[in-house]
Amino acid sequence: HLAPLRRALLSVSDKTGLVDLAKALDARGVELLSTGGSAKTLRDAGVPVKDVSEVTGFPEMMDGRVKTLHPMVHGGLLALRDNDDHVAAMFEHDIKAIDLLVVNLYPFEETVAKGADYDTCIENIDIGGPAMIRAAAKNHAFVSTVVDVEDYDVLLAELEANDGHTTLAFRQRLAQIAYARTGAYDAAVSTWMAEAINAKTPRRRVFAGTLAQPLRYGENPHQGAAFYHDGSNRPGVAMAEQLQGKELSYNNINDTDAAFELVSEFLPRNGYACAIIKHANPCGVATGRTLKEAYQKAFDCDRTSAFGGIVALNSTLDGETAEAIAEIFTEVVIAPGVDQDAKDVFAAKKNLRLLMAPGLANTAAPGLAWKQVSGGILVQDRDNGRLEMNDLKVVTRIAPTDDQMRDLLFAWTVAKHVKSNAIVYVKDGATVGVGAGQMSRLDSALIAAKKAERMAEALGLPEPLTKGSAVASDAFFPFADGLMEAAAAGASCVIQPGGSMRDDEVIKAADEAGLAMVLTGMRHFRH
Ligand code: 93A
Repeated sequence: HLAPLRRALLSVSDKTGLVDLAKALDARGVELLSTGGSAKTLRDAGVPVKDVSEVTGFPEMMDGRVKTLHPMVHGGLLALRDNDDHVAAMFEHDIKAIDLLVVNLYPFEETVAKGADYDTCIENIDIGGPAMIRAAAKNHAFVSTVVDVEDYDVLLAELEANDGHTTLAFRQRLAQIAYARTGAYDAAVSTWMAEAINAKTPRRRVFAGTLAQPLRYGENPHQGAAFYHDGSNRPGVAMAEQLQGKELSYNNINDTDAAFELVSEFLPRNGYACAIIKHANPCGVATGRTLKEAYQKAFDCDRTSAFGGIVALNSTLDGETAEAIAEIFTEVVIAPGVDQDAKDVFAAKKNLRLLMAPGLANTAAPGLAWKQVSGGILVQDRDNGRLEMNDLKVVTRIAPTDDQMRDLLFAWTVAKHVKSNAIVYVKDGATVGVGAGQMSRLDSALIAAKKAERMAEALGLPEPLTKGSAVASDAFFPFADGLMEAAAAGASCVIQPGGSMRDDEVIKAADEAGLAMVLTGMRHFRH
């Protein structure tokens, strides 16, 4: 099962570590072949190398589109060394075996991420590289395939440990990684094309990610887990830089995503905003004249649940806000910026994970969301639905005031990020009661009101903040009872999609209770 290493082909776009690897291979007496740019890098560093064009007898041509696509290369990668016919063919055509392939591909994903134009992206689709990788990986019985710079040292350690050979188990592992790479690469090309040509759902779809971070465990300690990046480079938890704190867990990443997507709904030019998340649901969301005020108001919605929560902010985190956050145990804080004062405040909290995202998430951007079911994957457009004031239709005798309209829209935006059935009470730009994830809408309304009562007691308020609040329901009220519960909790205005068979009954009940109600015509289920 051991295979010797006599001849290697090195063809890499990212030249990092190339010279050191080549020198180490050369020192082991391995003959080196290489393509144009890679060969030049090696020659400049004084490493002996043979050009692939010398092997193929063809120059690299058509802007490099055709350089390694040749039987002298692919025969050398694919030939079974223990098959008489293959060996005879090699002898007849003077094809020499290639025992190691080191390739990293044209930087397609990076080119897309930089916002390059269509033709530049097309030119960065590597053809020869993946062809060689797939060939070498198929022939892992004899050939080692390295596609990541991180694996150069791993390869050298393997050679060191096995007297210049590689083991079959090692080559199999490399082959598995190689196919993951070519699979992810083509997935990135397809995903980019789908967006470039504005393909409609359902699209023929591929899924692939690149391992970003192995995780200690999944949702529970007995579940293995890892975090993969999808190559889209969207601002958010995947692209955020961790400035301090313990390693992120699976649940941290999930909750941080929920928090940041929610807070990103509120653009800084419209004011400061904060969202606090527990178990993927918001337990407080607020706007404020300062960031600290936004945090404080969000915290006051449900102080009990905020303990051990994830805090997301829509503006650069400052020192006074950091101090307020640091007063209780917080798992993760994420913001599009962190100033030095805030860094200093958190420096003492070694365990607190502080993340800086490269800007707010674009919640209006198109994209796909997927979800696993047994034996399949459900795909849908992500919920990027947004409403403006003039999308709302007043259906009651009383119309909401401008202030109420603002709170209604705020409640509606928060409800979009709450697991269904979602009922959200809002007052003065802050949630004051959130009912999430109940099987009945009535129960969500009750729970949210109950929480508001409990907070009023804790804060020593004369009455719950739901009195005079705006309430949002993520889907229509099938009956008037849920609406009546909201009215009983003190809501003065309502936002909901409408569209129930009993809309008339619900509108009549709203009128009788003296509520103002607007319909959105849009639903925000979230399961
Ligand atoms: O344009 S290609 O698809 N055609 C090829 O035949 C080919 N062979 C290797 N791109 C090809 N490559 C890629 O060139 C490799 O995957 C690698 O990314 C790059 C290395 O080129 P150079 O050594 O000239 O910098």
